[in-house]
Amino acid sequence: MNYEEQVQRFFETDPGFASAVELLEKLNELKRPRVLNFSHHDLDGITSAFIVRRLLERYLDAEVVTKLPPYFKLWEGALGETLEGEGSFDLLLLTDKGMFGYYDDFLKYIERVLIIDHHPPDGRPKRCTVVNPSADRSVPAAASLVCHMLATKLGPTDDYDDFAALIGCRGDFTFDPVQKTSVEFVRPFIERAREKFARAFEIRLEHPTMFDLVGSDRTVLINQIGEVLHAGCLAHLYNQTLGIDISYGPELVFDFLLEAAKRGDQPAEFRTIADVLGRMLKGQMLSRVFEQYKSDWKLLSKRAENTVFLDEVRGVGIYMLFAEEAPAMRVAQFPAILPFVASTRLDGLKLTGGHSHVIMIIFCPKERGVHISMRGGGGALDCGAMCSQVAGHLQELYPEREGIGGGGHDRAAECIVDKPVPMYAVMHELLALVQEMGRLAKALESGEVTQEDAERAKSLGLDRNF
Ligand SMILES: [Mn+2]
Repeated sequence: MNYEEQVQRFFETDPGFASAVELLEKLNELKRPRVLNFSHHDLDGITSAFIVRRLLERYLDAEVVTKLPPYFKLWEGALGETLEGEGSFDLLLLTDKGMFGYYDDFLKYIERVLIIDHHPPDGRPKRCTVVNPSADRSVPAAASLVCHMLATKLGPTDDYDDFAALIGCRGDFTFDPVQKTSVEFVRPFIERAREKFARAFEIRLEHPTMFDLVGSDRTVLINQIGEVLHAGCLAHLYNQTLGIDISYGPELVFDFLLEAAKRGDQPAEFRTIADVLGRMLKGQMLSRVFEQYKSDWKLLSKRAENTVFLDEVRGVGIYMLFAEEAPAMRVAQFPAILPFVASTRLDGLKLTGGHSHVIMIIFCPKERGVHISMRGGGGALDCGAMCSQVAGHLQELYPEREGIGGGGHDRAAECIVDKPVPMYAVMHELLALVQEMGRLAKALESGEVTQEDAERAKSLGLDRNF
């Protein structure tokens, strides 16, 4: 199945996708509609915003206001504040911002709400229009590609749309151009991109990037671009270190992409990172930020050597890294650099430990409290379920505290516990969870499982394949 066929099939089989197309067709009856787009502040979210911005301008002649706030879910308060400053809109478009039941409440403010996402749902908005291939069963994908599919259905896309979706898919680890692997949903698109942007896929014996997680002595340009832009998202955190004045990294990256498209840079012609960044101010700024990022990466690589083996559960080695972020990243509310550094150790630990997979728990004290990231697990252990369990327990222990939350994907998830919940309490919950998982797995193997254990195992996803 080629990409165009996949888009057509998605249109015919996914009612959400069909209603999204219909919604935009109807919106086309309005003269110069106003659209408010909130998108995630990571690479997938920024490229999603880039694709929908250009689609809406092209297809609807819309006026689009793009917001990339530094948190994942959109809260009603934040929406209200934005609306006070920005006036009224015909459409609220949420891209790569998760699925929560209360997103329905936003219809109070804006007549139409369209959600384009790929995360496993935390809730079910009933009255919004929702496109999410992962809504009913886990289908790894990227929001930028879902946006690109919508753009494809509604008219011709161009090289910039394609290149942006490629970067978004890279950012969310849906394909590996060095190992030549990809998740099923993005495969037809990646195959098409490989032909179109052959140079960006050429293997080079250069320094591996944050995306080169296996046998790392080579990389490709698309990984290098992804890494530079990922670093760019952190630009404002380096203001002091570098003596620069960037108001917000994700906007720098977003504007950089828009400018490159306006200038008419040819993505298929890019040979080096220098070609991509060019000589304009934003590109040069990204280049400086990247130099600092590389030096932080080096520092954290040293720290990431000290992992502790906790247990092996269902063939998965569970390791913990207790370490701080790079100094400028201690204020970051999201996984900045350390979790990515730690991920590069998964493959080595798997080999040396003789596990079938490895899961890495990164326990990182930050300014606001403790930030736990989990990576890996190979599909046998579920990072998202583990993070949400830790958060759930701590919420029960500290019901009066608001800054406790956790969840995410199968192979990458986060849990954040704000001060003043003590660090030792978070560590205690985490270790108790690992211990319990070991016990449950043994019980499942022996077949002697109490009703209660069976339920606990289910909530942790431990019952899979048993
Ligand atoms: Mn995403």
